[in-house]
This record gives sequence, C-alpha cells and structure tokens, in this order.
Amino acid sequence: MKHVRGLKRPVSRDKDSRMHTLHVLPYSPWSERARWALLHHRLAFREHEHVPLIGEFALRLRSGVWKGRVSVPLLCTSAGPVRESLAIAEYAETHGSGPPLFPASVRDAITSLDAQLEPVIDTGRASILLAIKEHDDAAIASLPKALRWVPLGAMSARLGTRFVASKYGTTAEELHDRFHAGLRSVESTLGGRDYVHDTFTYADIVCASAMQFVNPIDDRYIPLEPAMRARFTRHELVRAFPALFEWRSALYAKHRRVAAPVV
Ligand SMILES: N[C@@H](CCC(=O)N[C@@H](CS)C(=O)NCC(=O)O)C(=O)O
Repeated sequence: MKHVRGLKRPVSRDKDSRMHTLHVLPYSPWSERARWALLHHRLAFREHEHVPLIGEFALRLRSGVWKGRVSVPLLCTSAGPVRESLAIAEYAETHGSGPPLFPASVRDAITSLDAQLEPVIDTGRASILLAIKEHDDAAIASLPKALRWVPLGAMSARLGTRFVASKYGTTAEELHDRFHAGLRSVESTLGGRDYVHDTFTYADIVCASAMQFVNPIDDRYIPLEPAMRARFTRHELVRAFPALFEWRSALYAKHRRVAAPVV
C-alpha cells in the first residue's frame, strides 16, 4: 500500500486501473501533462471533458472541494480524487510502470521548473480566453461537440471564459511579450540539449506543454478544431523559435504514447 499526496486513503497497486477517470479541458497544457504522465506509466484511464462554469458544481462534488478554486485536470481514483497536474503525475509515477519521470536526484529541480514555467501557460490561458471572446468560430469550437448545437452556443462559451478569467485573475495584456519571454526561458532551460536532465523526465513534459498555445501540437496527440488551431497559432513566435518546436516534435514522437484512453 502506498500513500499519495492529496489522497485520503492508501491505494493498492492491484486495484483495477480502469477505475481512473481524468477530468480535463482536452487542449489545456495542464491536462496534457497529467495525460502524458498516465500514458507514460501505462495506467489505463477514461477521459471526461470538463465544461467551464457548467461543470463547476460537478467538479467540486468530484474533488470534494467546496472552498477556494477547483480546476482540471482532476484524477478520480478508487481511493479518492487527486488534484493538480503535478500531483497526478506523481500518482502515475507511484502506481504505474516504466522509467521514472521524477528521478530522485532531480525531483526538486523538476518541481521548481513546474512553478517557474507556470506564467507561460498562464499566458496561454489568457490567449485562449481572448480568442474565444473575440471570435465566434473559436467560441463554438471550444465547446464539447454535444453542446455546439445549443442556441446561443457562442454566448455560453463566452460566459464560461469570463468565469474562468475571473477565477484565475487572467489578464490579456502584452501576450506577445509574455509568450516571447516564456519561450526564451524554455530555450535556456533546455540549453540545446535533448532533455532538461540526463534522461526524459517530467521536466521535458513541462517544457513541451508550455508551448501548446503558441503552436498547438499535432492532432494525433491533442485533437483541436481547425478554428481553434488557427486562432491560437502565433506564427511570428513559431518563426522566432524554430529549434524549440523541432525539439518538441522529436520529444512527442519519441516519448508521447498515442494509445487512445478508454472513453
Ligand atoms: N495548478 C493547476 C492549474 C490547472 C488549471 O489552471 N486549469 C484550468 C485550465 S484553463 C481550468 O481548470 N479551467 C477550467 C475551470 O476552472 O473551470 C494544475 O497544475 O493542475
């Protein structure tokens, strides 16, 4: 039996791993980090798409959090919920198989990097919210397929984004400069190497996912409606950091399994 941060009860390794449900915003970098760690450690899971605002109550119910902020990814396990991408990756490390994503010698450095790059994906969140606010096609495409027919779909997506913006205090100021600084920081973290540390670790997942809202990764890994892809891609930044995006493609090709989760 193992204890995992955030879990009330210990989890048995023998428990049926199909009991995992990962609640996600499918295209969000935080959700991708959790998904990648689960795939890497070969834990079977179902994915459930969270809809901001509409899904808030269910998310609170599932996570058991009634005060403060709740967010996705959220992993529901037979022993209780695991909140936050980093904690979910640590859960996968403890309960899955395969090479470690958090080797002991660099564990602290990985945790610091996770915090250090948080502003980059926060900029990504601001960028998504702006695209949905300004463009009907992105607003509709941001909804799960089952909700797109709803009358006033674009309006309901915008209500959701307004809710998310106020929940996270997101500001849309100087997006280009913030992204540029963020990509520079990923670039210097990598320093031209194949991996942040000696082997593939969660640090590489953190760096790769931080680039999602400058240039979304291929549909094979994270399917994205064409309207959203077009609105999110920042061509000028893609041209400014070609080596970084080549690095990410190679990393995905080598280390990101594409096995479809159980839905
Ligand atoms: N620190 C959290 C951040 C997760 C996060 O910010 N999730 C946002 C992504 S935009 C979210 O859940 N938004 C939808 C909502 O709050 O309803 C983690 O690492 O998991």
